Amino acid sequence: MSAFFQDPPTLENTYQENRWLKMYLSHKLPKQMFAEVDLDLNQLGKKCAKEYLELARTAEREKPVHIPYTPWGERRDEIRLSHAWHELQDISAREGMVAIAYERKFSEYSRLYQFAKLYLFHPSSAFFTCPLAMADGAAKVLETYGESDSHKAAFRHLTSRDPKQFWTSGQWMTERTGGSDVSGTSTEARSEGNKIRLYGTKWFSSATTSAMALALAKLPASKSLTLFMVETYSKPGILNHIQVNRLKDKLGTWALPTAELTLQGTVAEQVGPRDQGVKTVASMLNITRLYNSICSVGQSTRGFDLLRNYSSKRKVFGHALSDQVLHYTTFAEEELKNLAGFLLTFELVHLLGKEECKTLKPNEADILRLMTPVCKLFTARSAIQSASEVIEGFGGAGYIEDSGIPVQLRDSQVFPIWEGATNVLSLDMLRAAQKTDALATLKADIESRLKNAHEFVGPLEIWATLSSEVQLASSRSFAFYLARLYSYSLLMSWLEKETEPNQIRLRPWAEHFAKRYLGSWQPTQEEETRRLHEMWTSPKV
Ligand code: MFK
Repeated sequence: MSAFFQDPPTLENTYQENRWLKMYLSHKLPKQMFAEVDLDLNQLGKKCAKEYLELARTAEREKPVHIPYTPWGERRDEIRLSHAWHELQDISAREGMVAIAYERKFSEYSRLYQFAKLYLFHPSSAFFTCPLAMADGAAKVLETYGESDSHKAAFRHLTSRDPKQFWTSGQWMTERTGGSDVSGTSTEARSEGNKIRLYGTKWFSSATTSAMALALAKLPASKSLTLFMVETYSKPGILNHIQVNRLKDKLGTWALPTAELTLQGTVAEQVGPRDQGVKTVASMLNITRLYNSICSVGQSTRGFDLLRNYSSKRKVFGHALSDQVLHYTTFAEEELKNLAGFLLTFELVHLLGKEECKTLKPNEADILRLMTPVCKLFTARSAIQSASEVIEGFGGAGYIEDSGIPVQLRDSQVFPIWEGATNVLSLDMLRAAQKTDALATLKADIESRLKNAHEFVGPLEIWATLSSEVQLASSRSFAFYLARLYSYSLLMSWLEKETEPNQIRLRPWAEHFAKRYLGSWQPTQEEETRRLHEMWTSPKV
């Protein structure tokens, strides 16, 4: 009797194996541009399947270590990182992961190109995309608000393709008082001589070894926050009056050094207007939230690709797993959710590219503002559900660390927390809906894309008639409905513009979306809110 060994799932080229990226980009990009982008994504897809993935696995295994003291007792707070993590940083520079967006060689399509690279890179980067997100967000803030020579020099480092020059950035907002409500920030910015120095404790600082960070702090006699740029090191190996209290022991994102820091007179420089720190940092948040979305859909795509490959090789009950009806109905539906997230993210990324090239129309600006938090909350929650299903699809093998599958779930759980929780983003959608005409604009956009839009836009009409209490209580479910509806309209308008062979490929997805996935929406009325409050808070049933 010969022993049986299951063929493991394999990857060859994550760009060529991708279900829709190539078709989508050839539809979105001008022909000549697509040819250039296609070549670059082909080389990246090969490396993401092998070389970069190996580095990511090594960086995950060799977790960051905090060494507080030198052997002679001097406080030094070194954070020792895997060589693989350093290599992933150099690779990010060479691949132009941040630079592409600011070089704008591909005009308004530059962001689409950059995010296509991030989409492929993320699941083979051990979350190096987190420091990239903050580097990109910081570059955006400095491009918009930077004035001084040091702001401009930092911008050049953040957008460099030269590994020796390339910087990443941290984003120091969260304190012990909260990650969602930053108004309780207690870090103080004091003028001492001709310098500003920061004093306080930052509770979650990811990418602690980055060359710089943007930090929120309060100036004397101010009620509001101001944003500051900090260079992390005063000279090589010597921190800028920063003590690393400890590294966080996290559920996932193991390669990423996340620390608690005490700022002990850290030299800083103001960025943007005094007392408008939240507004200034919001331009960074809107970028990092789109990164969160692209990483979520990238991670889910990797999970599905591995499972599809495996289920074509795995035989159960006499047939390939991929031909078992409950298997393919479960996973095709899960993957539809990922397609929805993919379309939302790339549409918003295209709008961001237009904004940066000054070709964005006012109605598109409203949609970008309204839908960025919606997209982020939708893709983040979808990523967890998909990762959990994918693990189950692999059975016991999916639960074993060295299969490389559990990381999908551990790492996905951070998406709804990183850069704003689902409920906080629902409130941000509400803020945008109340401050602008974005909902009316969105409705008009959906109507221009869908012939039968009247069947679906009822909730957008009802919304305007609701009290502010009901809007607040319903904002989360409404945001999810907006995500499904808008992505459906994007899918239909894509399908209509495609050539016939591609239409044939897309049609089953569109039909199933309308029939089983789009669903409906009802507001949460006040009486229901009261009942739910009682259910949650009453001490005993
Ligand atoms: C990758 C692995 C990571 C490893 C582990 C990480 C674990 C997680 C660590 C974390 O802590 S992540 C949490 C990160 N924190 C956030 O994402 C913040 C979440 N909170 C929010 O987003 C709040 O909505 C916000 C802090 C922005 C609200 O603050 P305020 O002070 O109540 O804001 P307010 O007064 O409504 O807005 C101030 C101004 O900013 C307004 O402009 P005006 O003054 O002109 O009216 C707003 O319109 C504007 N603004 C706010 N959000 C905006 C925005 N503008 C554009 N876009 C936005 N998103």
